Amino acid sequence: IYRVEETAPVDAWVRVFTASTTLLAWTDTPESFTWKSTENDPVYFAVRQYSGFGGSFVAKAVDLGLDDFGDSPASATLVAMGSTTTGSFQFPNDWEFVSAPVVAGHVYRFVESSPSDVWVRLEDETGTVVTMQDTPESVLWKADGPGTARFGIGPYAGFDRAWQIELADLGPDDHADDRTGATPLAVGTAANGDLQFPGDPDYFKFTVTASNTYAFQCLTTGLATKVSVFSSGSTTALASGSGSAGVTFTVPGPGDYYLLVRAYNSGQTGTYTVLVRN
Ligand SMILES: [Ca+2]
Ligand SMILES: [Ca+2]
Ligand SMILES: [Ca+2]
Ligand SMILES: [Ca+2]
Repeated sequence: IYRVEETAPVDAWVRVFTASTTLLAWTDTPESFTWKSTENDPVYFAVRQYSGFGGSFVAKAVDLGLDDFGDSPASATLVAMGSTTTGSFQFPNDWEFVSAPVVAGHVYRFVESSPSDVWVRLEDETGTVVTMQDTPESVLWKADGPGTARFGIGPYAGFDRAWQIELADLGPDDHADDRTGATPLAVGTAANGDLQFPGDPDYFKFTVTASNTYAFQCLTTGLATKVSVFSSGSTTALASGSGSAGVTFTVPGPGDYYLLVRAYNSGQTGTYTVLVRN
């Protein structure tokens, strides 16, 4: 990374060229330019007075060293899950990427925690971009398979400022996202759960031996939920409603039934308690 600058009071242009006279960069205000070179050959810079002539100039080129982190997912630095990584945006649009191992079914948190205003970008273990966002500068996400995820940040504007990436493994999703693996729930017994990432569906299962009427409720603090009940053979809900109010439904006969808990606003997360009563 290099900076070229003109530091005398004279108003001047600064321009940077390759050996083949391709213009890499130019600037009038400020009279400096910082960039990351992809050239192996010498580059050239030129200073020209903004208007008129007769002014004295002071120009210099400074080697600021190497970029501390790669600019693309392919050049990500491998770090430990659970680690905190710090670095610096050293030139305009200096993207930084780290990668870390993930396992299937675990929920992860990726946060940029410095005062810098940044973009955050997450690529999952398959290389699919999960999100590229400015606000919030944090992501909660569940990995579907084992592999390596890539976490990127880029400056929203400007450069020459520090950043900090924190990665955390929050453990497995507590309840399955589909009927396979649904958590058994005994009638009359409460169970606890956590909507751990945006859109986290949590499934429970209960088994009945005869037609009967039940009530299903989901209690929370400061989190609106919706609940649905399904028979094992149908994707059409027997009943749906607000978790706090609960739903009452009659099962048509013996068999397994499924209870689904979701956040009312899919972006919200939080803990809950569910109960099915006869
Ligand atoms: Ca970089
Ligand atoms: Ca950097
Ligand atoms: Ca969950
Ligand atoms: Ca779940």
